[in-house]
Amino acid sequence: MEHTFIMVKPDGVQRGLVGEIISRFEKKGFYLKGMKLMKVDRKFAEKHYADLSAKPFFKSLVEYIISGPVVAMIWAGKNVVTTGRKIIGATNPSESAPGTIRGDFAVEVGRNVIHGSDSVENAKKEIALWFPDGAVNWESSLRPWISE
Ligand code: RTP
Repeated sequence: MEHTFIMVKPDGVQRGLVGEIISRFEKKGFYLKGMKLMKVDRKFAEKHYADLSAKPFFKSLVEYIISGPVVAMIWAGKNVVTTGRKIIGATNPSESAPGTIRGDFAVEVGRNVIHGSDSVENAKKEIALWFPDGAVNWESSLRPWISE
């Protein structure tokens, strides 16, 4: 089963959107396979966003991510990386469609509530960084309500 890394950013936690976000992924039919509330330090945030280190917004992005606790999660399911990005919506909330998380709950690109891995390869890297012990495997207890 495909896995992705999803993070509710500090604004999402402070605005009380954690339950709403979890609910959207659950109702879609994805499986929660890891979750923790944590406050990361600068070095960790810089590592997570290393690919963006040359961007002009890198410093403010890191400040944002370390400004408060985040909820780090692993979600699993068919095409969860691509579909997860669709549930989240476009990076800039001005362009995110209504019905997406960012389309419904955000107005600023620098306060866009949630992160989701943009490829299967990056999902693997991000899960390894945030969850060194890996996912919680509970497939054996699943019944075939959603997947064949
Ligand atoms: P994320 O990694 O958080 O899921 O976001 P993304 O793939 O949709 O967007 P990406 O280009 O990777 O940017 C990462 C995060 O940086 C902030 N950002 N600020 N001020 C700006 O122009 C700007 N552009 C991006 C956003 O918080 C974005 O989610």
